Amino acid sequence: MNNAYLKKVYAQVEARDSHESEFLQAVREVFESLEYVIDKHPEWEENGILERFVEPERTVEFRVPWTDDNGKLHVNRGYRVQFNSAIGPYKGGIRFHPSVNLSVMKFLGFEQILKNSLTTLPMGGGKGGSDFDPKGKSDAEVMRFCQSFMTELYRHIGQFTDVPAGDIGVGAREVGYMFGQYKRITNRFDGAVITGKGIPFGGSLARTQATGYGLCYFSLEALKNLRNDSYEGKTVIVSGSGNVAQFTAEKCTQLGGKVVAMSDSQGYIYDPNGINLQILFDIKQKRRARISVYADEVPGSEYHEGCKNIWKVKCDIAHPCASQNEMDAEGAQALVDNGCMAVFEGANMPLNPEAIDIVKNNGLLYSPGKASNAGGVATSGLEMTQNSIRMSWSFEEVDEKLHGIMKNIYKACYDASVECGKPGDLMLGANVAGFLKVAQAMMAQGVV
Ligand code: NDP
Ligand code: 2IT
Repeated sequence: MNNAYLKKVYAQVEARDSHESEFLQAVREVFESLEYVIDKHPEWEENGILERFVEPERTVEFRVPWTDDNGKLHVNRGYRVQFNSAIGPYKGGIRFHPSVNLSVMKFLGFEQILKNSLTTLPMGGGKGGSDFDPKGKSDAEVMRFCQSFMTELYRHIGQFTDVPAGDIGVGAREVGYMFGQYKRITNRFDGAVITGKGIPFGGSLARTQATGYGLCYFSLEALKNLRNDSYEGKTVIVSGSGNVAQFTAEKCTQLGGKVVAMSDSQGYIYDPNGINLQILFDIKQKRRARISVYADEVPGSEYHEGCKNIWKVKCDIAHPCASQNEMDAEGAQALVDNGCMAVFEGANMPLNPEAIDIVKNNGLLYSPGKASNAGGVATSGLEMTQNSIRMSWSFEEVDEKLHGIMKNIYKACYDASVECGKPGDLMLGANVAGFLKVAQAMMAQGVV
């Protein structure tokens, strides 16, 4: 980072939030990209745009007490970071995972500002969650937790204020329980207050598939335009086996790719014949079991302990779809050594900075999650639209709109990379294109 203003603001963040490593990592990546445009915008410094951009408009932290099935009391910590509302109400998912802390919430909320800007829909950036671990809990325990969480959260959200959705550990079951409690407390059927709802009560068709499908639509654009290539005949690794990973694997397969490895936090499976998604979906969606079960049931497949070793499997295309910093330098180098051609992120910040450098310096195609996983939140935006007009669109209509949005995001990132003199640097393009719109809106709205 050479620019004095960027350096000054980054140093302030570093001093103030020194213990928030994930947040600092996200800010640094974006600031390094803004270096390419900062000289053209002296008004940003005059108006403290960056100082405001790195400070959440509001952060709520609260106690979430709940009782387990044996009557024992537990207390978790809940969060909602309302980061930036320059272009629309705060929008972003809720994560339930033991690793959740303020740094993780802030990095996700910060990324969400730029991601939502790229979708072209009117959504600001936010994120929430809790260090609650849904694993091994009964449905009744999850319900009581969600109800307690919403009993505090409800006063901070609303279709014109802040609209949560799912993320790690929060899927249709949890969204349903949270929506139910919101409705009960407020006595309002306010559909657009949360997205990712079940189809019978205002959910959008294709929202479940949207992040994974959108990732493949984006990746296909990049493959086509930058390499004159496609998924046809490609060997693919998809890390994770949750919502994003499952529908990434499904769409890659439909587009002619062969997904040979997937993982969970304990280990990965390798199936040289291509992963049987019907069996995988049954294990993950119905049985909520470990991915190791797949190898017990599918002849010819293998299970290996340790999820990070998944990157050592030979592939043409890698889709990291599990969690932040899941790929380090060793993983990235293994991909390079095995002749991988592209890494397109499904998770948020899955590559650490060293891994990004290795991937980019070796000429692999690379897209950051804030661009390539934006299909999830974009379809959440489409869910809000359907709730507002009191209509629901068909699966095909939503999927087509999603496809169009992902193509546009690719184009916006590519065009910005050209303007910055680095054609094809989609990370640079995503950060610049996402930020310019937010900065413009912040400038127009004065010092707020
Ligand atoms: P899920 O909870 O459905 O699945 C998460 C998957 O990642 C599981 O397989 C989980 O394994 C694995 N995982 C979680 N933490 C780790 C870790 N620390 N190391 C290795 N594996 C891990 O979540 P989603 O699929 O919804 O989310 C995955 C990623 O995609 C996240 O980064 C999320 O922020 C991002 N994302 C999600 C969107 C959505 O619409 N859901 C939209 C855009 C991005 P295990 O079961 O063992 O915990
Ligand atoms: O990281 C993300 O973009 C999400 N978890 C989806 C957020 C949303 O509001 O749909």
